[in-house]
Amino acid sequence: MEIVILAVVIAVVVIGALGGLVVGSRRKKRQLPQPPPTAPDITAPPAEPHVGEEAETPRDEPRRTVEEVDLPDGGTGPVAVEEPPAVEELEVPAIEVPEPTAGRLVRLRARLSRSQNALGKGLLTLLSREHLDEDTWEEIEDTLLTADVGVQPTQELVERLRERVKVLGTRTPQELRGLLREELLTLIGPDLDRTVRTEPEGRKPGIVMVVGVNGTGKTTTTGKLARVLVADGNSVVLGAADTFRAAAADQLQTWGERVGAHTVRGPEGGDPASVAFDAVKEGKEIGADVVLIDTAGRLHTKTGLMDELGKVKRVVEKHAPLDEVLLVLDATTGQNGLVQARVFAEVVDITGIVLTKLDGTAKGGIVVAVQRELGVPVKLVGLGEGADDLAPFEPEAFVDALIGD
Ligand SMILES: Nc1nc2c(ncn2[C@@H]2O[C@H](COP(=O)(O)OP(=O)(O)O)[C@@H](O)[C@H]2O)c(=O)[nH]1
Ligand SMILES: [Mg+2]
Repeated sequence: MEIVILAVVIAVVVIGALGGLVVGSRRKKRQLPQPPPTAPDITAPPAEPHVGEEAETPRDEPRRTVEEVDLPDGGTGPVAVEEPPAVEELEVPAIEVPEPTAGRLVRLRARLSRSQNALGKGLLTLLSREHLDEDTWEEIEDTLLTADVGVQPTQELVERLRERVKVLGTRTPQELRGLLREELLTLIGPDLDRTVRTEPEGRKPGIVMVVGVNGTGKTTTTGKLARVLVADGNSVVLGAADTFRAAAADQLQTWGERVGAHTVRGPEGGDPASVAFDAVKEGKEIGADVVLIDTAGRLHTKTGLMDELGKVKRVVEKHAPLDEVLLVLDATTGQNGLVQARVFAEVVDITGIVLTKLDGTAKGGIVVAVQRELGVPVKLVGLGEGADDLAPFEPEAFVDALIGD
């Protein structure tokens, strides 16, 4: 009896040991070809961004796979020895490498699908009708107005289309598309200078101030713009001149840290102008290429706005003139956005418009309306909440996205 039990115990031990060996060798085989978990992960482009991202901890730590975490206990060979300690890996702040800016609008064109369906496809369908009677022209007009193109530009466009369709006689879909493309482009202004001016002649740094109503996307845009500039080889200093809430400065700083840009901030409730001043001062001292100043938009009265933004501007200009004042407008707010635009334009000299949230609206026509309203070009468009979802505005790519291929 005892012998039997002993035999069973021995058998169990032997089987267990064999099993361990098998697992062990399998593990080893799996681990050996692993590259050391260092640089490649850190420099890889950021994963596809997600909604609500900037409200959370930045995804700036390299992801550790199961295998990497496994290594120290399982590794017996040189691979395990070479691996840097996990602690060190966490302490080094991972700098992200933003995507190149060229062709971003083309990459993000699918995000314009709402505007495409409402505006581009709608217009093409209407123009393709066999009889272009008054009712149809009225529908075309309504389509444009609904997409926020604005009354005056809509009338101009319809007039041009009527003329050209008459001349055309028979219409192939291809001809119609070409015609619509040309006329929309004319409306948007293919020749306007849309460069964000960050390289003043004969001095450094370029100074950019970002203004707009709360919630339009100023801080997000400032952060995204820092990435664009870094991607293009610039060094950037951020100024958190929205001192109303500490969280606003934190939000900006988080964006900055992801690309290695320092954020100058002041005490909560402190003077926005002095933060802006200090940011430019630091930019000068360290020889930065660009200083981006994020401002507060919580001001509800025009006098309050004038006082605060006017002062920021004046104080910064003790260093040097502002090179660019970007007004951030939320494309989903439509006509309301135009009212805001008017107020800001009275307070500061807007030099460029950033239209955010074009991914969430069918009202892509606002591009036309807001340019008309301010006489200033749309320079950048926001097409999502992700870190690299800010694109230089290219009229041709935009129109192509609207009317499809
Ligand atoms: N869908 C979408 N959301 C955006 C875009 N730009 C900004 N947002 C979101 O708008 C919200 C307000 O942005 P924030 O930068 O804090 O606005 P601020 O108050 O003007 O500084 C945030 O949730 C952003 O993620 C965009 O282009 N598309
Ligand atoms: Mg903000």
